[in-house]
Amino acid sequence: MSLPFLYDSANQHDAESMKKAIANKLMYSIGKDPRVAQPKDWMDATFLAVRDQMVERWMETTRAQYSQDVKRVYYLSMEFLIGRALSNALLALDMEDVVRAALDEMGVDYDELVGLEPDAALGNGGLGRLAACFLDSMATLGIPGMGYGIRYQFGMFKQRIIEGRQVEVPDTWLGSVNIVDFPRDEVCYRVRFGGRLELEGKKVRWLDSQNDVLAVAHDIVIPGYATKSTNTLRLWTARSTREINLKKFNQGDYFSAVEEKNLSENVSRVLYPDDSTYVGKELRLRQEYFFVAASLQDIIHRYLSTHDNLDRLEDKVAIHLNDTHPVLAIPELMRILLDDYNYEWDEAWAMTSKVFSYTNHTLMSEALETWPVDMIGRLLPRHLKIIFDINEAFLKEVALVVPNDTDFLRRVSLIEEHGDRKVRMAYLAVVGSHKINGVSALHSDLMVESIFADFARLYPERFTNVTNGVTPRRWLALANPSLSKLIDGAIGQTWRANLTELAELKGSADFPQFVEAFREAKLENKKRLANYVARTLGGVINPHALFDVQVKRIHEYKRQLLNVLHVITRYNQILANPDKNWQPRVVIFAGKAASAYHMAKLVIQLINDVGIKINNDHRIGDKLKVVFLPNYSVSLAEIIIPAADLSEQISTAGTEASGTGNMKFALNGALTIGTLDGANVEMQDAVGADNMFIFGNTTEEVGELRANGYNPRAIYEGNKDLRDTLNMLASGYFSPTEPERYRVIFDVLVNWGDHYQLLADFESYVATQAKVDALYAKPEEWAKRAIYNVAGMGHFSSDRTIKEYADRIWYTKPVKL
Ligand code: 26V
Repeated sequence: MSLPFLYDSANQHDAESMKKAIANKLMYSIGKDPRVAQPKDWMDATFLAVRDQMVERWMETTRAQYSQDVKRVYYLSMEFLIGRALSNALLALDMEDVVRAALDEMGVDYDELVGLEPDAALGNGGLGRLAACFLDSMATLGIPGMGYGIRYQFGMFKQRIIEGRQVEVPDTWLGSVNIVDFPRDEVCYRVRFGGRLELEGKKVRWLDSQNDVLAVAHDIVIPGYATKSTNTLRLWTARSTREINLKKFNQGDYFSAVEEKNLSENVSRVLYPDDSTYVGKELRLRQEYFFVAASLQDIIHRYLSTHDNLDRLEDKVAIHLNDTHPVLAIPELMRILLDDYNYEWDEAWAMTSKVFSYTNHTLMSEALETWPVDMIGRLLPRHLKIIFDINEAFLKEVALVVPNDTDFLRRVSLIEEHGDRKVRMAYLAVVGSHKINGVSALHSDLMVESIFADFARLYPERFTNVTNGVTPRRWLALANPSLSKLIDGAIGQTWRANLTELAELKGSADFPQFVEAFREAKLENKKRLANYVARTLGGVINPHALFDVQVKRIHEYKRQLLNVLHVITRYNQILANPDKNWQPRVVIFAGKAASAYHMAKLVIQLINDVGIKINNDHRIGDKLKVVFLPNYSVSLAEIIIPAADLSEQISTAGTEASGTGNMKFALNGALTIGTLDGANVEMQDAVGADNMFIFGNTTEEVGELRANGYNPRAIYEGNKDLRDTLNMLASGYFSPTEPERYRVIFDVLVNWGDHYQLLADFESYVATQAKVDALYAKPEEWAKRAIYNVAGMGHFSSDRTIKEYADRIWYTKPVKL
């Protein structure tokens, strides 16, 4: 159906019509007189006007997807850290200049306006940001991919630093006017909880559910870069099945009148700000089922709108599980096929396992989800029965392949039997998926050697690797205009959609003029960051100093503490030898700690305390400065990463599944100091060992130490620098008002086994930092290697990652537009 006569095309590509469009939005959608409108109103109006520009492409894409009956990918994720949308949309549409000019004519500053948009921070860290990069790449490649998640009313908490300590403040990203997404009140599904089962022969009925919740869809437009292809991120918000209880309200019992409504709507209230340990919270389980159940109803509904029955579901539907959080989708699809559409078990199971695929993002045992059997039984009795039935069929099959081995059966069972019985969600994901992947070569190898070793023996063909990537649109084109412009001049503009073209920059490293311009671009970014630091913290940092940066979630395995130990050691060395020609350095940290993670929060406080001491020590001057930037976020990353000289990727080998910050830094011309962990290993292959600073024990050596006895105290006693540094911590040098404050850190490292082996890598780390100084003293040489890093990053585009998923896991093709 084509109805062009019904609407005026919103697509207008000149400044004059954009001006009109923005002014119209300001008046008729925001309801503000341009004479009194605040900057925020202009931002909202501009956002709405620009969003209009995407709608026709969006509808055209959707129509093409239907008419070509394409296979769709559904990316189920509890987290999407998409950040700001306006500047990203303008890049995708190539309209920044037009909008800049339009605003300029109305006396509004584009750069200021863009900075007013709050981040959509619906995620904790790497896993959520990866999901956002994937949405960008799917749209750009024309893959019919749709994201499904939760529209948390409060996203990732805002981090304030008060007296050196992290304080969590709610993130009210939605504001008062909804400009973020399209509410779809009519796309609304009931999600059931509780109740009981009734068995009648083979038929099972799930009855008398209680506390049901409605899931209402909200759609966010995901524009592809330089293409009409435009996808959707559909987020669910919880709505009570009942509005307020009028009877109670009229009796004056205002609290209980809304209690029930509030309770059910709590399901989409907050993002769990915890990726350190798995906390078995019932509300979290409700969240997981809530968004999975709504998404599956929606997927089935869409499929049946153009097909007669579900028989060939797997030909048109791929559902991807971003970690185990959406794994209830497996028993949920089984329930739909068995109970609602009367399939036989074997048929239903064959379909289900062809539809699903699963990515594992961490090997840390404390982050592997398990749910108490009785909690699932109470909340989702039908699903618990299906999980037991899956387990029974699975164990029967295993017993044929691995006979007479009850220990093996016990190990692979979906149910952990000792103590309170629990469902092992990762095992359920593996049994119910046709492909399981890790996120870097090293991680995928370790995955099949450790947590899934038994399963790799049963299903070797299911396990594969797809190394992570990042979108070059946001992480180079948007975040780093100065470097992007330089690259455009050297190799043209098409790298944005074909990142391997960056390899052509290798030759440019031999031209002194290019090298000089590269250094200029970096300096500009460093000045931008220095200004930001001055504005937010008040301190002055020297843009000519080496910017040494570690930004990521604060976690013991990421070893921010190792970085601090080096800082203190360097401080002591400078004091001991003040006249040496020290390379000035600014060590920059940012990152949030899970609110219940005491050690991580203590590390934040330590960084701030160390900063106070060093930054105010006149003997040090600008030879060393320590900065903790509060409230790390996607937008802050866009300022920090382009300004970095040195990227700290120093996790204990074998613990960081991939890392994606590592890729963003190298793409922006920072050199990495890092361990052979996660994707650092493949980055080294891509950019060359000479262009990275690799240090520390390998995964194998870490394992050997753990197995054969590791003695951190002996290392402490044998290294004077280390001893001095740790003694300062323990004696309260950095916390004179509370000398015992960091004693526990000393104990963890020296007396309690140093689980992440900081002391084992300390000497090698400090020695490697000295090599960093030496190279930085030769600015042209440094810049050349930085250029090699940029040139080597072509492989780490999320476009490449998504192509691999599409070809090897989802079996999907681009839609033709
Ligand atoms: C666990 C939990 C437990 C319950 C509360 C909420 C929550 C949220 C997340 C997680 C698991 C975190 C896993 C994660 O973010 N992994 C990171 O994934 C990146 C993308 O693959 C990867 O680059 C990082 O190395 C990996 O740490």
